[in-house]
Amino acid sequence: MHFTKEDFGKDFKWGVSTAAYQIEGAHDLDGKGTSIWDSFSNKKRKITNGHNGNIACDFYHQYPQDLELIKQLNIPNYRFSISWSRILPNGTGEINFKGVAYYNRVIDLCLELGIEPWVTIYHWDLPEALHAKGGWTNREVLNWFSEYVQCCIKYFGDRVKHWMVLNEPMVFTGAGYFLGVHAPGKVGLSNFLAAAHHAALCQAEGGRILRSHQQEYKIGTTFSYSHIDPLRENHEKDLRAVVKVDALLNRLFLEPLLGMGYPMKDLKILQKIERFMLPGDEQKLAFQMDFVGLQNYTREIVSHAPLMPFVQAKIIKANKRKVTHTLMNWEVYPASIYQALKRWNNYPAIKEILVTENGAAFHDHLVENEVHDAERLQYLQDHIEQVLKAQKEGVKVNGYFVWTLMDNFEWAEGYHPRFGLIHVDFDTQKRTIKNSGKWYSQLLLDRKL
Ligand code: GCO
Repeated sequence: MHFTKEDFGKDFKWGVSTAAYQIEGAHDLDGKGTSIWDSFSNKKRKITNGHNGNIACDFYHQYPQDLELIKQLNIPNYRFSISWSRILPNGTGEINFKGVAYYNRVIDLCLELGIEPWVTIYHWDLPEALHAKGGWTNREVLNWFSEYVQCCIKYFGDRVKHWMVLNEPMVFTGAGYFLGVHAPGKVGLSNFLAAAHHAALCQAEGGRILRSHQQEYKIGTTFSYSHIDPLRENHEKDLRAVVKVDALLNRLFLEPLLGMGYPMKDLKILQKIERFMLPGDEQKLAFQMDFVGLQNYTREIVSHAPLMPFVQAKIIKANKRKVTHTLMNWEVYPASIYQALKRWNNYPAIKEILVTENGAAFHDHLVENEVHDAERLQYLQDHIEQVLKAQKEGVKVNGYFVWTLMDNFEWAEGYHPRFGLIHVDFDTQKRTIKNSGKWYSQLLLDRKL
């Protein structure tokens, strides 16, 4: 290993990330309302192999052992999300106190074990009852979301100090409202732009509500980001394709938050978002976060594609390019995280960056209670090294969270891609720490103790 934890400084936040729908299971227990992911994943042919998150890792029941494992791995920070419909079964109105009690047990046990809870308020599982009223495409979502944020503060805000408002708005609006491959399975430009604008408003509004409640909170929100290169270097049309895809995938939600508005100049089709804007919205889109969460896994290569609607560009997947890739068909390209950090550092309005997700899915083999996941270990090591390189060059990056604690429900791909530091046998719920997990725990071992 070419680095130690100390190289990153005392304040650097090391952690691990999960999301409610991917791990909790207990989809209809103790008064929980249905979410769009419950209904989407239980429809035919939406998820690979017909999988769903009804049971997942059964974290709802297994959390005491799982939090113990986090402690055993020396991981000081745990990022997880709250399921909106577990505490507000209809999205608004009536509170489900059993759901509230469950999150209180999780939070209290984290604190007892010396693990700092980092809460993502929205990680994609909108209450179905709100979807029935249009969900993210209905501007009313601003009121529903504000009420939900206030509930999170009311019931958990005395102990939770670190908050992330949204998880990857580009993915849940793009995959969920344009491509239809994620819940709620809607398609089309209008649905997408409406959902995108309302999500961008909520991301800032969520920040304002948290801030007005407590000055001391550390408030952030997270974004997917992939460095983008042209297929043919110095090819003018490919370079133009890069600019457009970058505006869509990397800048659409970040820049309005930073007070820069939507990147319409570089992607003309985005002008249509103005149809959904009311006077004063431009200002409402902006909020000064304490940190922004970078979620990086790969880079993309794009080429000019005149027949592709809206962007005239296409992404060339890793297997077509015959480069090393993960089970998600994402190129292994550690420099992407460095390039992302360097670029974000140039935005004056970004105060601090935390890597809130990075990780990889590979074929894992459980043999005699061990998983020798050499590729994942190498992946993590190489990416963490790139984070250090950026930090040494002055980038204000101050944290790194692995995606993810344990193998879990990987959305449209079901349980096949395993991203965990811990192996999960989904028939028995048995956990086995992988070699990558052992390596991470060694890295985080406090040598001063
Ligand atoms: C994401 C999600 C995770 C995914 C991970 C791997 O933000 O996309 O937070 O839920 O599982 O990114 O695809």
